Amino acid sequence: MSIRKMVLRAGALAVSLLFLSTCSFFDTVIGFFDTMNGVVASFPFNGNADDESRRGNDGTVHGATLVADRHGRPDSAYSFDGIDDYIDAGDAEMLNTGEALSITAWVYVRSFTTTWPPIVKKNGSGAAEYTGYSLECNNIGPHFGFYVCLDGPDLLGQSGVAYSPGRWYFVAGVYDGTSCRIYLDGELASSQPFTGGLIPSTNHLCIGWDPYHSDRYFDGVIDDIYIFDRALAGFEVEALSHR
Ligand SMILES: [Ca+2]
Ligand SMILES: [Ca+2]
Repeated sequence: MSIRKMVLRAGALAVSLLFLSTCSFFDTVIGFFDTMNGVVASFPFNGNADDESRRGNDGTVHGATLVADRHGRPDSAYSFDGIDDYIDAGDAEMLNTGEALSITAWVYVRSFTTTWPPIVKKNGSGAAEYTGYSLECNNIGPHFGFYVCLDGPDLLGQSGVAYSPGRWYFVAGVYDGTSCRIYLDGELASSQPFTGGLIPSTNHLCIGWDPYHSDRYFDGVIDDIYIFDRALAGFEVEALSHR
């Protein structure tokens, strides 16, 4: 083969590879925006606790400090001391998601300073504990737990999975009106049958603190929280776990 033909073939191959990698890049980007359908709050913690879904649920930081995330990027996750640190994202009607809910988060548990440390919690209304929802890293087990308070016969839907402190996990809780599911690192870990709509909570959406049991705090690092008013499909949870 002549030098000229070899150069032309190499050039064609390079263009094909560039085209394919561009396609897969755009597929990834489009897939991500499809997945973001129904997001009501997102906290990527890019140097602050703003709600980057632009729904206005910006977090107010109480003591939590910006640290490096799981990729080593500085100021891209929040560390909580387990004593009195938390982030308050306020209350808004959209955060009471009605018939379905998904919460996803990256979580690094350092230790337990209280029982039932919350990751994300919007729970309780005055004297009524069983309203709203939560994603928690229960110290019993220990296990991650996802809880939804329901207006059906079940009252409380829950699903849990065991884990060990001292490493990052991608945790997702999904409720679709018929089952309560929890995923660990993108894989379905537990699915329990429950029915009913979510009972609204008037308490604030809090990260790292339980607004109902006010002595419960989280000790560790939390990052990239997304809350949806729909049930994510398993492939969407799996896709988010690779980010
Ligand atoms: Ca982040
Ligand atoms: Ca503190």
